[in-house]
Amino acid sequence: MGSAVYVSPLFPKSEDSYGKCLKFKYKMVGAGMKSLTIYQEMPYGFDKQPIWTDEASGLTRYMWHYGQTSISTISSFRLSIVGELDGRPGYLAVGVFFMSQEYCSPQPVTAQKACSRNLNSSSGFIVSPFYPGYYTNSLTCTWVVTAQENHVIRFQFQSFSIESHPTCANDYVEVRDGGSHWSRIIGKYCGHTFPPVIESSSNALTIVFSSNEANTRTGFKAYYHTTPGASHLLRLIKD
Ligand SMILES: [Ca+2]
Repeated sequence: MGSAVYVSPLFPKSEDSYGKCLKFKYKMVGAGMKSLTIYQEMPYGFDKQPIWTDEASGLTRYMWHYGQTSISTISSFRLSIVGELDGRPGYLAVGVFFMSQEYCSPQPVTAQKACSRNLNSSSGFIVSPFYPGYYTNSLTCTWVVTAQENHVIRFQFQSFSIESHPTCANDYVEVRDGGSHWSRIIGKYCGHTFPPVIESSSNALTIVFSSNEANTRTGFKAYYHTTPGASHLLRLIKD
């Protein structure tokens, strides 16, 4: 594993909500599995957020690929670039960084899956991409929170601003009671009204964030923690 850090020299304290588009070239060479991920660190006490990722396996040509991703510039930030090889010979290279004053869609399109994560810690934050900057268009992110057995997950929004729509047909946060896209839907939320506190009935909760092709807001920040659930108590009694 190797990494590099890029500290924003041009935008030490930009106060607008506008994003920048980071454009670069990269190479992924070698026979094994290779991945390259760009993380953005924000000074808000969150984990660093993966904002772009690509992976490749098998022999690849020695040619440069083009990559781009939006980055939030609401305050100072730091980017780290982490490359991983599976042990077989190969190398990763990143070059030609360039920033332009705009939001941009991820390239390649699969790079947006960087926002999806499986979370196994007993508590943590989930934030929409680029929070507290504006999220970008055409995103789909899925977070699956898994607690230890007989625990449930409590999930609470602490900040919430999603493009409004009467049926949340444009942008939305969807919460499902279980570990998959097919689990029972607890709620689909948009607008500026805080959704209620949510508690899962089992040890998994799925959160999906989706944005359409126009109009963005600052998105959401949510806190979750796991706690011994009712099923645990019932089992104690039964036993
Ligand atoms: Ca939208």
